[in-house]
Order: sequence, then structure tokens, then C-alpha cells
Amino acid sequence: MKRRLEHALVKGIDAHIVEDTEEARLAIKAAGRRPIEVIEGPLMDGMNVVGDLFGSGKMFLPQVVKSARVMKKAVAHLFPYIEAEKEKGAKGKGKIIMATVKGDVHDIGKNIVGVVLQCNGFEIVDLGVMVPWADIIKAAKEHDADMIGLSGLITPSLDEMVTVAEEMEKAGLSIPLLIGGATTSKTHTALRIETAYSGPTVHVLDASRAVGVASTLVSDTLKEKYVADTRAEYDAIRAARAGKTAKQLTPLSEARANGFVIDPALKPPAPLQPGLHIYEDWDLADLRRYIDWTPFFRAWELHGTYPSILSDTVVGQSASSLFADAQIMLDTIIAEKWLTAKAVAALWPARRQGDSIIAITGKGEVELPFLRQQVTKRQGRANMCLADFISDKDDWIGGFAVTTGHGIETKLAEFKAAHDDYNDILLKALADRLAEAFAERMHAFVRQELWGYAPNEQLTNEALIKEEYRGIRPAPGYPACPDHSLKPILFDMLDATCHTGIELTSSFAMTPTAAVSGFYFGHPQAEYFGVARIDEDQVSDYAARRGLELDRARQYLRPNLND
Ligand code: B12
Repeated sequence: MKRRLEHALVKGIDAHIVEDTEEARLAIKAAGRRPIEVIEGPLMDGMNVVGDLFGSGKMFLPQVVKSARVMKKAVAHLFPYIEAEKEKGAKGKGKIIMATVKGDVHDIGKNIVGVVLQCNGFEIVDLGVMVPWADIIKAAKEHDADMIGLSGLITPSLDEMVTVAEEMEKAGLSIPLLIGGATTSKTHTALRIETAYSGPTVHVLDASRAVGVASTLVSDTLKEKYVADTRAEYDAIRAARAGKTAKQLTPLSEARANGFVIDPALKPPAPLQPGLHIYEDWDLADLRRYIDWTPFFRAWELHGTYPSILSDTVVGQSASSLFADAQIMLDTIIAEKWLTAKAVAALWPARRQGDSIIAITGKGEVELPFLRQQVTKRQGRANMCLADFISDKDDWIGGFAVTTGHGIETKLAEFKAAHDDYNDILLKALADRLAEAFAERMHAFVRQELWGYAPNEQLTNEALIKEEYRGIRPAPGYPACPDHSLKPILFDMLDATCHTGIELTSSFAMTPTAAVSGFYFGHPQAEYFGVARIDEDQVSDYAARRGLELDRARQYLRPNLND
């Protein structure tokens, strides 16, 4: 029986897990022992094999998540028996409160980390997304947690994490705080989060490192040294930064004088179909062709480029099996209409006004303020600003918001009820891919039909992914326009919430999560760039253009401030 359970766990097969677990429970009961011992014995032994294979690079994340699904189903079956005997829960390695912070809705990374930690014997209390600090602290106290793990994917979450740390300090907590998610970094953790909290604070890069860090932090023998080493490392980061602080930047007036000059002769023509266009139910089968698969594999920690990743000597087998599962789920998503794709796109007359663009919408003139690079440039290189790509008069700009997330909650609830993290993460990852594909598809549709400046464009998906088309679609939060707080302005111009059902959170994240919004620039010389660091002169100029208090502008622009 032990072998069967281990086999099911290692291979991730859940078909007979309930029957096998029941058999193991009866055998243990017949021997006069307690049901919890099925978990502590054969199930944990099996998961340890999984953990060792993952740790040594012989097993990859998709399989681990499948193994966790088997484990969860087995534990769910045993739970009532354990409860009935009023025993204490399995003595896990430790209890971790996990949460995506207030204002942020991304949770694939958090869920993956949670699953991997569970596989390694940790008990996870997952508070979900958009969790206010008060709930996190309350849960930590109620559950007598051993640590708190915070996740965030957009820059406003960085500030929210500082708030959580400050509140943990005020609440007198001293348990370790783990920080993770795409926009977080060791530097930010050292500079701003660790300084707000006196308990151990550790930035964790990815799921595979999370187990090592968490295990060390609950170890009687290893914890002290690890915490001291991490503090020393973060002290060193702060010391190195303190020496450098602000970089020498180009004054805004000079940067403006060195702006990018477009060729007016190449200005795009007036759109064939200006104004607002609403799409309530775009064909999902059409979007499938536009999927960029490489980031899908990256979300599962399988590194490589699609399609060669499928035959990679190391991860090829795992990638192929995951890809096959994804195709089956995509077939079903399309056939059974699990998701609805909604979009709004618009093309407005526009003109440039300094570093802003004035768009003439149905609601009147709207100022879109953009930021200019102030890093010192080599001779012949411009200090770019998105406004540079629009002419002083008689030009056009576009805006869009797309989502493929409507309907997802119903299916996710089903997967959750079935303790099926694998399909939960798979569906979220596919919805995200479809959202990105929809942004790509809509942009092509705009170029070919709505704006119509590239009617004969014929590009393969590979060429689209390499952006071999004319025009760009920068999104608030991306490096060329890093301020997420432009989204409410864009949403108002598009009436996006009304037309697509996408809502904005307090940190300007979009719900449903599988959503993308941004601007269209049609000039052939328009290109992507990163604004990077900006100086106080630009912060006050931007605040004035936006009609914002200086402190509020600083908060929005924090990741780009030169300090
Ligand atoms: C895929 C993707 C999306 C998907 C959704 C992703 C998702 N559901 O998580 C879609 C297409 C929907 C999307 C949309 C947007 N995105 Co996006 N997106 C990405 C991308 C390319 C990959 C993110 C990802 O899925 N990674 C895989 C997962 C598994 O990794 P992860 O979340 O980081 O988690 C791992 C670790 O960080 C760690 N971890 C995570 N949490 C925790 C917690 C703890 C406690 C621990 C220990 C560890 C840990 O372990 C995890 C597993 O290894 C990143 C770029 C990048 N390089 O990361 C941009 C990125 C996150 N997106 C970005 C932006 C701006 C957006 C948009 C705002 C753009 C727009 N205006 O439309 C929207 C916002 C959507 C919304 N709903 O609000 C920016 C954010 C930067 C910023 N300045 O804020 C990024 C960084 C791109 C960039 N370089 O500019 N995006």
C-alpha cells in the first residue's frame, strides 16, 4: 500500500487516491493506530521523494503541482476521520500565512509557492488576493503562524508591503516576513521593507528557493545564523546604496531639448473608423492563434523558448506534457465557453502639448501626461518621451482595454472544491495568455481595419511576438509609461468598466486579472523604451500637469525616483 501511495504521489496520478488512502486508513486502524499516521507515514514519505526529486532538479514544477493535488485529495479524505478523533493536526514543519497584498490581484506565483511549501510539510493559510494588512496580522495571530509570506506583481504593491511591515512592527510581531513576486527585489526589501520591521525579513526569488528559506527559518540550528547573514547582506546593500544615492541626471529642460524628433512626413493617416469600438464576445478560437507560449512555460518555471522547449533535453518531457494538458484545457475553454473575451478600443484625434498628449474624446479634451528619460545619453541618442511620437497638431492616438477573465471564477471554484491546484493554476495561466493574445489580436485588428494604416500586413505569430509591425501599444505600468495611476484616466476615456466589466482596484490593478490596457501609437518611428530614473524637477512638473499634490505624485512615481 505504501508503495502504491508513493507511486501515485510521485507520478501525480489521482485516479485511485481516495480508495488507496481509505485502504491505508483501514489497515492502520486495524493495527490500532490513528488516521493521522497515514499522513505522517506513507503520504509524507511519498511527498519527501517528490521534494527530493524537485530539489535535485529531476522533477519540475508542473509535476510537483500534480503531486500536491494527489496529496490534497488524500488529506481531504482523511480530514473528517482525524477531526472525529479530535486529534491534533499533523505536526507540520510550520504554519505560513500567505497573501497577495491589498490592491493587487495576481496570485499564480503565490499559489505556486504555497503548493511547493505544502509539499514540503508546511501548513499554508492562504488569504487570497487584495488582502488588507489588518487581515494579514489578524490571521497571523489567530493561527499562531510561524511566518508571513507576501506576494505582489505591480509596483504599487511595493508600498503596500512596506505598510504591512510597519503594521507588523506596531502589532509587536517578530515572526519572519517573506517577500516575493515579479516587481519585488532584494534591494527594495533591504532598503524599505526590512527597515520597517525588526523581525527577520527575507526576499525570496522563486518557488524553488522558498522551501530552503522557510525550512531554515523554522530550524532550531540554522535559523540564527541565516537571519544574521541575511541582515548583514541587507546592511551591505543599504551601505552600498547610501554611498551612491542619487545619480547625476539631465535637467528636464535639457532632456526636453534632446527629445526624439519624428519625421512629420511619416505621420499615420486618419483612421478609417475613428471613435469607440466595443466587442462584447470576441471569438476565443481566433485568439488562440495569437498566444505567445514562452511566458506560459516560464510561469511554470520551465525555462526555454517555445517551440524548442518541447524537445529540450532537460525540461522537454515536462514541457511537452504540460503543453498537451494546456491544449486539452484550451479546447474545452473554447468548446464550453468557460471564458468571455470583452474589449473596448478607441481612436481619438490628438495633438502634442509638451510632454503631454491632448486627446479629443467624446467627453472633451483629456490630457495624458507622460514622462521623459533623464538619464544622460550618448551623443546622438534622444531622451525619449511617448509624447515625442505625436505631432503638434492633427494627429491621432488610440486606447484599449481587453479581458479574457470573465467566467473564470465559476471554474476556479470547481477546481478549488476538488483540491485541484494544478488545473486552477493551468486555467489562470491560460486566461492570462489569452488576455495577452487578445491585446496582440486587437492591435493587429486596429492596424489593419480600425486605423487601417497597415491594411495588407501579413505577419506570422513569431513576427508579431518579435514586434515586427508598425506602431506600439505601451501599457501603464510598463517601462515607457511606468505610472499605473494613468489607468483611471484611460478607463474614463474608454468607459472601460462599463463596456468590458474590468474594474480597477485601489492600486490600479485590473479585475478580472486576465486583463491588459494601454495606448496605441501609429507613427512608424514610435518605439518602446524605459523611462528609468527621473529627477525632482520632472516630479513637480508632472504633479502640476496631473493636478496632484507633490507627495501623491512621488508615491505614484516612487519606483522611478532618483534617490
Ligand atoms: C504574465 C504577465 C501578465 C499576465 C498576468 C500574470 C499573472 N496572473 O500573474 C497578464 C497578461 C494578465 C498581465 C497583465 C498586466 N501586467 Co503583467 N506581466 C506578466 C509577466 C510577463 C510574467 C509574470 C508571471 O506570471 N510570472 C510567473 C509567476 C509564476 O511568477 P511570479 O508571480 O513572479 O512568482 C514567482 C516568484 O516571484 C515567487 N513569488 C511570488 N510570490 C511570492 C510570495 C512569497 C511569499 C514567496 C516566498 C515567493 C513568491 O515565486 C513565484 C514562483 O517562482 C511579468 C514580467 C516578469 N518578468 O515577471 C509582467 C509584469 C508583472 N506585468 C506588468 C504590468 C505593468 C502589467 C499590467 C499593469 C499592464 C497593463 N497596463 O495592462 C497588467 C495588469 C493586469 C492586472 N490585472 O492588473 C509589469 C509590472 C511592473 C510594474 N511597474 O508594476 C511586469 C513586471 C512587466 C514589466 N517588466 O513591465 N501581466
